[in-house]
Amino acid sequence: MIQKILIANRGEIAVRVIRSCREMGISTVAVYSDADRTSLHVRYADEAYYIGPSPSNESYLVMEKILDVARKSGADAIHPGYGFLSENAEFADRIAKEGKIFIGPPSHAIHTMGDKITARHQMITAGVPVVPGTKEKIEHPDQVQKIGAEIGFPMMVKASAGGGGKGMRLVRDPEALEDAVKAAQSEAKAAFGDDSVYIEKYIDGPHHIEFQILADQHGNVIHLCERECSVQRRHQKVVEETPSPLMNEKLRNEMGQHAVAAARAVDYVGAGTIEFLVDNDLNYYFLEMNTRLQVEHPITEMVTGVDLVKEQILIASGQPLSYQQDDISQNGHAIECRIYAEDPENNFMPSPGIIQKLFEPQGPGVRNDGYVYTGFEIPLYYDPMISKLVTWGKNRDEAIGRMKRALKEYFIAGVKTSIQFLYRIMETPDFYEGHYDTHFIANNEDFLFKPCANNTDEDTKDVHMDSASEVMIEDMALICTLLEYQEDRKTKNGQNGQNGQNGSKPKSPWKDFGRKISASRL
Ligand code: MV4
Repeated sequence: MIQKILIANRGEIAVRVIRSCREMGISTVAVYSDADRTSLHVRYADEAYYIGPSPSNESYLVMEKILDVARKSGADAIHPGYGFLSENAEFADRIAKEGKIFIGPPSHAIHTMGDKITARHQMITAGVPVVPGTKEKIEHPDQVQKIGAEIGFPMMVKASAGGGGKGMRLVRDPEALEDAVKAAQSEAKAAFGDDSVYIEKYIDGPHHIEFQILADQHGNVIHLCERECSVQRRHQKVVEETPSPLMNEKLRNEMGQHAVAAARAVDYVGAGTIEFLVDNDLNYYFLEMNTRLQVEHPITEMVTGVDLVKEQILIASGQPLSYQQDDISQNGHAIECRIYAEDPENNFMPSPGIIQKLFEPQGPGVRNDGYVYTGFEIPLYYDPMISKLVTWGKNRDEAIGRMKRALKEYFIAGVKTSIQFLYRIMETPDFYEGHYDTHFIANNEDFLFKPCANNTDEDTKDVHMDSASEVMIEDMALICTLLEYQEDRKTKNGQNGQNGQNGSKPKSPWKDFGRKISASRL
């Protein structure tokens, strides 16, 4: 059995993994860089080791440093989280050579799925639908006109070593094709050291729908239904939900079975995600497989009741899956909003800095996976995600209502955040009516980015006070109220009603003038 796990990651996902370890009675080892000395994952873990300077290529990405901590701490297993070394086949191999367990898939699965042309091959063999396109890499530019004629325009040129939108270009007409292929090849060579590119038919306005799968070491593979991830900006997911508003039971079963077949085709073990593009006629196509736990895994946990991290750990220790396919069903609806330290009004510029004040949403149906606290400085070296706010409801309406309530409750001062932008998404008709695809943000720019001042909807005004100074004013008002309350008790000795409610002195204006106070009223 696994007794001690090293978490080769930082931030909210490191905290998330530690939580499941603790519930299982497994001790935890954190690693941290200079910028993360005071990070919550370091405080939560049983042990923590320093691994170097803040840039990730000098710390979280250095295999030897991670392995060294694994040796020193006596960890039996390493959980990679997402990003960093999580989809690095060499890392998985080196952990195995140390006689330790990689909590992730076998390296051959990472390797096969990491090469998109090979992955497409495997899927075709397994009978999983792929986007119509080339089966082999493009060898000569003079091939492409023939291919172009076969597939039809527009089409996508993609790098085999790419993925997640990297090394991808859209080609609208035959004249542009040859140049696009050449450019894509040299770009891929520079970025990935591999100039293999392939061509796919362009699917216009697709949905991004992915299936969560779990596979154990005994040949059992199940899927845990879908996540709708079409609300994206520059290939970054912004909001995810499950079930998908587009989905029906028949399609879910069919796609789920194809997701299981995709995992089986590469002898997958562990938690993984099969990404599909779905067009408006509900045709679906395998896009790629993510061979790791994903950022958006909590929405699946909320509706299925499965702790995916626990399952990963059980699978890695050789246990059979705790669930069979028939045990899995979706209860209610879950939505995730990614809360970022960035400025939506300034082209989503990262806004690192010190958290001056923080109130995180709580209450019914709310889960907030984060790692920051008042006084913590969000480092500029890593992805500036602050937390993942997830709400659950018995149906989609309740989940959206709770998300709006939770976003209003969420209060962060010191850094700019995407909270108001996310609130605006929740009340965009295309979103709340459930009619959206990957063009959602582009199609709704006017609504999403219209300035607050022109907004007549009371609800979206002043969702938050963003500045630290306004928070200080609020604090001062609170202190005044407290002093006044204590003074009142002293003079009246509690005789004249509770809390001095009926006193003759004028009260502090705290909260008496509505929601917003200003310095002039103090
Ligand atoms: C496509 C596509 C249309 N047709 N492939 C973007 C990320 C990468 N995983 C693949 N992507 C796309 N591939 C074909 N043949 C459209 C996209 C795409 C997209 C996909 C999922 C979510 C958001 C997207 C935004 C723009 C383009």
